[in-house]
Amino acid sequence: MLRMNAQAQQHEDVNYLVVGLGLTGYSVAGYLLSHGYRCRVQDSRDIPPYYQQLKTRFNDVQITSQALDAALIDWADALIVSPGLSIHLPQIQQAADMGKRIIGDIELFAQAVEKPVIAITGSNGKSTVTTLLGEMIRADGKSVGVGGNIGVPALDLLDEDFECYVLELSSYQLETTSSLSPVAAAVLNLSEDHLDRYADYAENVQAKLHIYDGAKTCVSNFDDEATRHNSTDIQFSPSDADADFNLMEDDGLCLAKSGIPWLAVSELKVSGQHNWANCLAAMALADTIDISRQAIISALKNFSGIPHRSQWVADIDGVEWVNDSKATNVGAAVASIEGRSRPVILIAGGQAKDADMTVMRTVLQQHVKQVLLMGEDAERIEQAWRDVVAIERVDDMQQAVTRASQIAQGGDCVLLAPACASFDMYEKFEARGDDFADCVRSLSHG
Ligand code: UMA
Ligand code: ADP
Repeated sequence: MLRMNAQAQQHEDVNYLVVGLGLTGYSVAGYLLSHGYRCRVQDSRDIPPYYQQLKTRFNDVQITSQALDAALIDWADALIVSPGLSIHLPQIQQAADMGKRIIGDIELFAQAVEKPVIAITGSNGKSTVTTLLGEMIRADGKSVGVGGNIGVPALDLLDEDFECYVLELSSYQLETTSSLSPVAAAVLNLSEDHLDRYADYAENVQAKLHIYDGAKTCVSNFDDEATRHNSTDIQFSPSDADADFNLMEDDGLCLAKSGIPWLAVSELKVSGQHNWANCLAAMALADTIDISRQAIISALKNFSGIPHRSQWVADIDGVEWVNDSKATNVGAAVASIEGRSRPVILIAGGQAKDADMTVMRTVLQQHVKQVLLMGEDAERIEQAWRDVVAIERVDDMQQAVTRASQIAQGGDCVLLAPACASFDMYEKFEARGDDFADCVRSLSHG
């Protein structure tokens, strides 16, 4: 059981309604109930994902698996809304209008945490920078809790007393957070995503920029003006020498701070300009919180990336096969394609989340020989790309991989970088990446 603090004691007077019983809702309900706070749970799904686990731990908990109704809202003083649900839903708006507090799990975490927090957001590269920064801190001999949108709910991290916390935060999580005040915060980059949840792109950007609220040091991307907080920012850039953390020539390209080379990029295990940007961002954040240069360099050298992000799968007859299933939006897919040094056969498609797919036309024209397109939004994507690249429609991953193996020639790269979410065909992006890798491996054994 966690020790109680002044903030936590105030929770005793509050009726909490946990809205959504996915990973986050389960974590929130567990946190509240294990502290003895009043809490009820609601989820619109017939069988909410964590129903059984929560009932097993807390037999008495009241779980409503139907639409959020007026009686529940009446009972509640505060709604803790899962990131998978829009706070613009009419019932949630109605609760807000009635004066109910609308918060998320990160706000509860912020109220409870007593150690420094480093927070990371952006359109792409969040999980990579979050993981790498965690490695840098560990390499310096400090204990660190790493979580948030990356898949470990933030409140679960409080079960252990870490020296600091690194959180990956989505725009959805930031919308319901007001008192995090991180010791360092970064917006890595900004490009279109999740337009199915926002009125427009500007609203999505605004949500992300809230990460800087109360931050001691702000880290932004020199090449992406929209990420900027103010003139005191620490800035990184893989292309501009004026940034605090950048790339410089010193007997080969090096990661550098203020004109001093730290590490040759040839010593990194990750490749591509977007990954160099990620390394520079993690360096900037680690340096800001006084992690030693030696620890930073050691972590950079050892870091081989995370699964499903430009992950090498196989080399078969001179053709390289790469899994970037996590390229779930157009910005990520562009970076992914540009990061390859070979001509690309691209496997793409899925749920486009209302994105403008035409922004990929230039990169397709320059680097891609053939697109194999599948999924729910294939027709709309084909319309956007058809006059700049050869496109063939496929039904599933097996067919995509088989066709790619017939088309690809030695020296090519077959890249899964869908520019779309996977939920039309898979439970999650990891399942899509695993399916791709399995199909490729069966080729090499066939
Ligand atoms: N849902 C319902 N009814 C409900 C509640 C949820 O239908 O009553 C649906 C939602 O519409 C959504 C799905 O359930 O499609 C999942 O929502 P959730 O809130 O239950 O999700 P969690 O399992 O709690 O997972 C969330 C994050 N998911 C989202 O933001 C959609 C996870 O990020 C995160 O790892 C986890 O909390 C822990 O913090 C995933 C993600 O896709 C990886 N994030 C987006 C991204 O990275 O692009 C933002
Ligand atoms: P996120 O957590 O923001 O989704 P990840 O680190 O998981 O980011 O990377 C997801 C995908 O985004 C990668 O597979 C790659 O295609 C792309 N990507 C990674 N870093 C960057 C970057 N700095 N700029 C643009 N795209 C990137």
